[in-house]
Amino acid sequence: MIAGPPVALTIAGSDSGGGAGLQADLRTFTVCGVHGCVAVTAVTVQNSVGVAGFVEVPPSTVADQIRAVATDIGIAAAKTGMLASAAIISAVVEVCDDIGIGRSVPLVVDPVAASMHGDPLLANDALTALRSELLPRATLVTPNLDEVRLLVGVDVGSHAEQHEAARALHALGSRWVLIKGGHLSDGADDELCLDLLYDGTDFTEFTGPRLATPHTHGSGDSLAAAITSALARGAAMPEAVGYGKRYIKQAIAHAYPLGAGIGPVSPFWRVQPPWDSATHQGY
Ligand code: PXL
Repeated sequence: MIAGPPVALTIAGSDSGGGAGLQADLRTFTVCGVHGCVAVTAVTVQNSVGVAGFVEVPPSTVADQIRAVATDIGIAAAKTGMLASAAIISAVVEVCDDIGIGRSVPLVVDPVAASMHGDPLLANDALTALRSELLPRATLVTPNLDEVRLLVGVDVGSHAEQHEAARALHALGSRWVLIKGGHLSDGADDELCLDLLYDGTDFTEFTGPRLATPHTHGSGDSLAAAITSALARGAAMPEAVGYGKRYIKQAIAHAYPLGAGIGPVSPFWRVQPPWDSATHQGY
């Protein structure tokens, strides 16, 4: 019998457009060599131009999915994406404590609050639960600058403030924090994108060129999922983040248009490229 691949679990919402959410996570897990399991938290109704609405999965059903997977299949690493409500966060925290997610099993928390179009994906009163219940269990938290503002109230406008925000966020209890610089510009470094990893002692900077594409839907999810994949395969945190950064750089470089709005980042560069109808070849 062939030994199976490592297993990762995503606790996330469904994106009907297939660009972000659990669909992005599962695609990323697959091309990063990991079997993906899912606990669905919410079903969004969305396409490339925005989120029209969503329904939440009952918190007990979210917890039951996690327990079903953990007790039979076993999980080497887990990640959270859209969690929708305080009740879902509390249910996730309770079952994670029961089965060791966040202790023996690394837990990557992508603190998703809104879509790229600004549509809310997390209830306002759920921020407190995210901050006080989930972050103390996180192995890594991966906010963008908007999420940093929501979580610690720091409006990051410079690399010095990015360091300050990393310290404030680390104080909320996550073992590691990764502050994604995204659109941060700081004079001479304008063309560079700087993500800052901090473990309470050391800062590690991950820099890369800013890639010019409007199609970045699912980029945060895919980065966190690639990091989770590397952790599931046994990498230490700085190596896992380096792996994730290399993955997402290519995924953004190969992002494609879809619908009238924001297209998704692409996992295809790691596998068979899509069919090119102009040349009748894979490109
Ligand atoms: O990219 C964040 C995200 C996560 N999860 C779901 C989403 C989105 C963004 O739209 O729809 C379900």
